[in-house]
Amino acid sequence: MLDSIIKAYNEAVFETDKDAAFAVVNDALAQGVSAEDMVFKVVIPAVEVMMSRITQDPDANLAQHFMTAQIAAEVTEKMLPMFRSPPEIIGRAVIGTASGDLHSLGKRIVMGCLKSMMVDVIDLGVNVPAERFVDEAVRLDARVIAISAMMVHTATGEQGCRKVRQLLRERGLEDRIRLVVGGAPYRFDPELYKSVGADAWASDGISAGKVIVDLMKQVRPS
Ligand code: B12
Repeated sequence: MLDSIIKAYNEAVFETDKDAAFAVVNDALAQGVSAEDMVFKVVIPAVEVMMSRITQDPDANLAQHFMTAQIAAEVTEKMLPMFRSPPEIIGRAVIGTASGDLHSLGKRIVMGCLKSMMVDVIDLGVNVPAERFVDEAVRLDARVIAISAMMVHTATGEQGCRKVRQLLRERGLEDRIRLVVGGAPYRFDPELYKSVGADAWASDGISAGKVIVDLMKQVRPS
C-alpha cells in the first residue's frame, strides 16, 4: 500500500500540485497509515527524490524544487500533532540571508527540509546583520546559525559569515553555536566555507538538514 502512496505523492509534488499532495496524505491517513510513516517514509524521501531529479533531469525546474520543500514543511506541520509520542525535536537553528543579500528562495527550501527533519528553525528574514544573527541565536537558545548567501560579495564580504564568526569568538560562544553556510558561491568553491569561518556548508536542502543535525550533536547544551 505504501508503494502506491509514495508514487501518488511524488507525482503530485512533481506537478507542484499541493492540493493533490494533501489529498494523497489525507487518503493515506484514512487508510490507517500513521503520521510517522507519512513523514519519514513518504515526505522526506520525496524531497530526496526531487533533489536528485533537479540535478539529473533537464525537465525538472525551480518551481518543483521550491514546492517540494514547501509541501514537505506543511505536511510535516500537519502530521506532528498526530504523532503517537511527541516527536523529538533535534534542536533549534536560526536562518537568514547574509547582510546585503535579498535572495530568499534557497533559504526557504532549506527551511522546508529542516522542518520535515525535525529541526526547529526560526527565520530571521533577508539582509540580516551579523549582530542580529548572534543576538537572536543567543536569545532563542539556537545551536546553529545558518546563513544563506547567493552573491559572491555577500558570501565572502566582511559583514556576513566572517563577522558572525568574529562575534561568536569575541562573545565566547563558539562551543555553544555552530555556523553553517550555503548558496551558489559555496557550490562553485566547496572550500570557501572554511575561509569565511563557517564550520560547514551544504549544497541543497536535504544535505543542509543532514549537516545541521550533525552540527547540533557536537554542541554543548547551554
Ligand atoms: C532569483 C534570483 C534573483 C531574485 C531573488 C528572488 C528571491 N526572492 O529570492 C531577484 C530578482 C530579486 C534577484 C536580485 C538580484 N540578483 Co539575483 N539571482 C537570482 C537567480 C536567477 C536564482 C537564485 C535562486 O533563487 N536560485 C534557486 C535556489 C533554490 O538556489 P540556491 O539559492 O542556491 O539555494 C540552494 C542551495 O544553494 C542551498 N542553500 C541556500 N541557502 C542555504 C543556506 C544554508 C545554511 C545551507 C546549508 C544551504 C543553502 O540549498 C538551496 C536549496 O537547494 C540567480 C542565478 C542563479 N542561477 O543562481 C541570480 C543571482 C544570484 N543574482 C545576482 C545578482 C547580481 C542580483 C542583483 C544584484 C541584480 C541587480 N542588479 O539588481 C540583485 C541583488 C539583490 C540583493 N541585494 O540581494 C547574481 C549574483 C552574481 C554574483 N556572482 O555575485 C546571480 C548569480 C545572477 C548572475 N548570474 O549574475 N535575483
